[in-house]
Amino acid sequence: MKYNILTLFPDMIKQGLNSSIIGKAQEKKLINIETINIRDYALNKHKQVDDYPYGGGAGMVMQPEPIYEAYKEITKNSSKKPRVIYLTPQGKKFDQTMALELSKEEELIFLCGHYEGVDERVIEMVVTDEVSIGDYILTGGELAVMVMIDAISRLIPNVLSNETSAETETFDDNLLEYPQYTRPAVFMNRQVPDILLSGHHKNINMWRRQQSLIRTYNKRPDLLEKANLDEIDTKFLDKYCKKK
Ligand code: 6GU
Repeated sequence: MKYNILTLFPDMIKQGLNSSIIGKAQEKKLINIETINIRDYALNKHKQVDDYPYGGGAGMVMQPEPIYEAYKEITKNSSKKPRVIYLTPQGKKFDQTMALELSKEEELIFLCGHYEGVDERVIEMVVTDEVSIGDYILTGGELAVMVMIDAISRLIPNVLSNETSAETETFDDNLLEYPQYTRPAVFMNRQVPDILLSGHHKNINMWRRQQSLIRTYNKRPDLLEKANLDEIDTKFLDKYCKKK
C-alpha cells in the first residue's frame, strides 16, 4: 500500500507514524508513506498557500493552485487514478468497514485541509471521497489521516505479527472484546477469574463469548443489533438481562 499525503505539516505525520507497528510496517516495506508539502507548490516567492475568502468572513482559505500542482505531481506516473480522500468533518464517518475496504486499495491520496477550508473548485476537481473521523472539529486533517492510516494498515497482511489477531477482535462481529488478564494471578487482592486458570479451553471460549456479550450489552447496546448472534448467545443474553 502506498499512501500519499498532501499536507502543510509533513513532519507531524512522519513522526506520528514512525513508531511501533506502523513504523515496523514501513521498515518491512509493507506500507509506504509519502508526504508532499503543499507549500513546495506555492506559486509566489513568499510561499503563501492561503488567502482571504471571497465574500468576506473570518479566517483564510487554502488556494487551489498549489494543491492541484501537488496532486498532478503525485499522479503523473500512476497508471490508474488513485482515490483521493479529503479529510473533513463534513465527510462520511470513518469506521471499521471503511478501513477494511480501503485496505484493499494499492494506493491512496489524502488531502489535509487547514485554516477555514479549501477552495471548493480543487475539491470538485480531484477529490473522490470525503471522510470524517467523528463528530468534532480538528484544527486540520493531519491527526485524522494518522488515525485512518493506523486503522487501515493493521488490516494489511503481515502488518500484525499474529495474523489472526486482526480477525477475532472488536467490531469484526460487532461485539466488544472479552477482558484479558496476565500475571500475577493475584494483584492487590484481586484474583484472575478461576476459569482462565483451568486449562479447559472449551469452557474458556464459552466464558469469553459470554463476557463479550455482557460487555456489549452494557457498554454498546447499539452494536448488539448488528451482531451475528446464534441461539446460544440469545438465550444467554435473555437470562443475563432477567438477572439484572
Ligand atoms: Cl477528517 N478533519 C478535520 N479537520 N476535522 C475533523 C475530521 C477531519 N473528522 C472529524 N473532525
